[in-house]
Amino acid sequence: MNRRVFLIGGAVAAGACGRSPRLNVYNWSDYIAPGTIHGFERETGVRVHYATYESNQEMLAKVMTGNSGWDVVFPSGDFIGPMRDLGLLAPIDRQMLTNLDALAPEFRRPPWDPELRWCVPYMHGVTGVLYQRSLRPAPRSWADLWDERLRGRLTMLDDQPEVLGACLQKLQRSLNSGDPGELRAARAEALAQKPLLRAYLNAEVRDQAVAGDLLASQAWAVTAAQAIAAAPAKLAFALPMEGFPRFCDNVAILRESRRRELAHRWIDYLLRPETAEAIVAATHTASANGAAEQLLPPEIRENPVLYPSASELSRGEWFESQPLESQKLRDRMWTEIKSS
Ligand code: N2P
Repeated sequence: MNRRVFLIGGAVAAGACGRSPRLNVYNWSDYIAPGTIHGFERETGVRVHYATYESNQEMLAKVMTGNSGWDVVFPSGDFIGPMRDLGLLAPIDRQMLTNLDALAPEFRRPPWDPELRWCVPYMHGVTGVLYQRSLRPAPRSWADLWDERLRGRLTMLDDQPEVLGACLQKLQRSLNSGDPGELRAARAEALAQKPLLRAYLNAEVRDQAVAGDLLASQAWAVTAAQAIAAAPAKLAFALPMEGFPRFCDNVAILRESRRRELAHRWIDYLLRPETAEAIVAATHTASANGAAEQLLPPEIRENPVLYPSASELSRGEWFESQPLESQKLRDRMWTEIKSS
């Protein structure tokens, strides 16, 4: 039996027997500090079962049944609306959150949930190109990732909106396009690039880039910052000329959760500036917590991979939820690309 399934099974069984309260938290990898869980457990007497995922799609596949055993998940902004509409999310009770003021102004009324009724912004970032400094000329655009010299040492993210988004931006189109003709052209780009790819990879990119196995990768800033911290002389990160995605991952409570009060306590604990600061310092992420940002050491606060300048960010484009029809078309195309 896979370890994750085992953990959930155990959590559900323990809940049924009425042992010490526990909270089941399912998060992206590298999104908490080593002491985060322990601090919460010590303070509250609650046991936390914690496991990680590598994409929204992986998380969604698990919680879709409404009977997954998880209480808290971290969907990206473009997944909040669809998950709410599928009845998967429980409303946030703002009265139970004492630390909401810590959010940076930009994340107090995010477009995907302006009243913070369904989620609280957690981490944000950009997607760009992580590459070996030895690669000359250095990649500067998405189009540079269709280059024969990268054959076998190139990766793209294992993520439908990211890959179709990069292909659309390469074609000077919006990464959120739902236009069937534009999407067909994007699919053709992805299919043309596939023979050059080593794999579609997410967090694993970090170790492979540090080891020097990869020349260039489509990567989240978080992953890139961790890789660069491990090999600063070898690796660098570029925000593509054609434009690039911005994302924000949010903490949300599942409707199936029977521990909503505990879940709110967990969220309020994550919102504490000290908790958020410790997480960012340990993981090299960019927090939606403005108060934590003030506490960060300069090498993180001034890291341009995590916190690009306002003028650079103005070239970025937020992911948006897709209408059902284009969502289905995109999913079908992604299946074709992956299986081609
Ligand atoms: C890093 C998590 C990146 C999240 N493991 C991208 N939404």
